[in-house]
Amino acid sequence: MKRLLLLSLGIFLTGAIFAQETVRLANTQATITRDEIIQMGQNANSNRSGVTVLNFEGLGNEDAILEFYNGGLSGLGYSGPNVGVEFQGNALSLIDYDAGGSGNIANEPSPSTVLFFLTGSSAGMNVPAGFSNGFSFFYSANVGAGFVQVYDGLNGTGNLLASATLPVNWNINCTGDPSGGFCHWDPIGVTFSGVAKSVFFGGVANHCVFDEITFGSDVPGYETPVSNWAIFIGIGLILMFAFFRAWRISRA
Ligand SMILES: [Ca+2]
Ligand SMILES: [Ca+2]
Ligand SMILES: [Ca+2]
Repeated sequence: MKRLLLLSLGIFLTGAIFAQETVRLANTQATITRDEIIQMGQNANSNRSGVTVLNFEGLGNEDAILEFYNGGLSGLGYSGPNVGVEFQGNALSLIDYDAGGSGNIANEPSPSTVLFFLTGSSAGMNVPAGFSNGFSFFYSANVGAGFVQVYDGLNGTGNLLASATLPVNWNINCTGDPSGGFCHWDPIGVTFSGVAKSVFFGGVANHCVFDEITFGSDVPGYETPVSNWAIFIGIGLILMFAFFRAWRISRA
């Protein structure tokens, strides 16, 4: 009886996974050219001071990221900024179908390339020099919740410094751009003490995507965080008030 229950549960879960849309569109050949991919990498904005953002632009479609961010090459032979980050072999980049790739994605934080994986339960990255305080990123997931785990050793060894669960969110209040099932992205900020050397972005393979992995801030991406804008506006108001007072005094 118990075995039968487990079997039915297994069939149900497998069915649930197969019934859901996947990140990679099946039977789709990329049409984007090598020059267009390199151009996308060059156009990608990376101008937020004090932070490093891995936006995955400039990588190929279904390309093993590998040494792209470590002074070397991706599986398909592209190179990016050398920021000392290496990805494990199953970590792949994916380009939006609307941009000529095979990605079932929309509204990605930095168009049009994201991180995903087709094998295993997570995509891992190593930062041999280590990093501290925290980092952030965007994700979109269906089928099952995703997760992120931070370790103080390479390849997930050593102590678990931090972890977070990433709830299913893929299509909350959104439509494609013009197409793409994974259209809703949430920011996640992770903080920890100690020095981190590896991070795993996990979930069900082909059912979760990640973008804009940001080091040096718990707010991902290129936008200056809202809190900073509040400070700028506050300073602006104080300066205006001081100027107005000085002007009134000088007229009196
Ligand atoms: Ca897009
Ligand atoms: Ca799209
Ligand atoms: Ca991107």
